[in-house]
Amino acid sequence: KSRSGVYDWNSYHTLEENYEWLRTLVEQYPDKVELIVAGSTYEGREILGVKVSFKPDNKGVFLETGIHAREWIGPATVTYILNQLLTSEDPAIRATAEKFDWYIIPHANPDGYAYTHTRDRLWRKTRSRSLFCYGADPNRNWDFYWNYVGASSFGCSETYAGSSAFSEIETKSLSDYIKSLDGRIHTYIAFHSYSQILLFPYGHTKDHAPNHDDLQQIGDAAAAALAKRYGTKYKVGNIYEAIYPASGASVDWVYGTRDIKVAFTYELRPASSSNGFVLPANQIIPTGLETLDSLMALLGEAEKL
Ligand code: ING
Ligand code: ZN
Repeated sequence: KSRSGVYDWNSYHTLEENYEWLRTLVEQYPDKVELIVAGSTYEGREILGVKVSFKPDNKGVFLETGIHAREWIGPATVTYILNQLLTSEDPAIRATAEKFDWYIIPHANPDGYAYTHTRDRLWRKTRSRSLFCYGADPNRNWDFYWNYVGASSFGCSETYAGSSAFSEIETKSLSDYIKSLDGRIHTYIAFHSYSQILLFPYGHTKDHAPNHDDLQQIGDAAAAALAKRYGTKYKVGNIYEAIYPASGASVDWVYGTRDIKVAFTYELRPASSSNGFVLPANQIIPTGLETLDSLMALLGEAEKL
């Protein structure tokens, strides 16, 4: 909340503030917004999200963020986009907003996010207990080439894959929720930071995914749309080659096991920095605007598939 007590995008918010805002949306738009509870966390918090739908039988778009606790620009950007889907008067945004069913999870790792507000701003993982340390990397814990590459078996590592695939209640319950939507999700997008890269499967191999060329073309269109507003430059490519080999991520699991053929991960601002996870709050709105531009272009291209 801002000093005037109204929810805004001029500062970063706590988990409670964001959850309270989601609940007010359901009250404000009862026929368009419903709450999603995609399970609960190790420490007993809810994984809360919303489904936004303007009419029945739309194709589904899934937006996931906050899986890494310290990447605060993710939840801020996705709540910004959610607000625009509901309130924008731009005809192009309105048309796209109303053409899809939106499944939005702003905090895939609520315990971690709460911990970054109270104890350690740079915490990445969940808060479950392993032998010597806390937390597994929830973006290495999904059951597709689990712990195969770019992940660690050491509980104290930042990329600890967990004791088994879906060992974390957060990824287990979110994946069960996604499974319950089988056949309804056309496009899945995860938001991380930072590096300004738009990534698509696979992360476990440099071999190209079946529709690699389509995904590259969609990604290029999305990056071009993003650059238009402020000149922000994104690189586009498959995870393995464009950032680093890494397996067990959510986007590879939805692509590899749920037959979702359009799956992307945004690595949001900044491009580089010594403290890139701590993006100044005055960049939330610019990041929201350019990312919304990009998402509109991405969906426009993905629809043609
Ligand atoms: N980057 C992502 C990570 O989980 C990534 C990169 C994206 C890997 C998609 C695999 C799949 O390491 C950050 N900053 O978290
Ligand atoms: Zn991340």
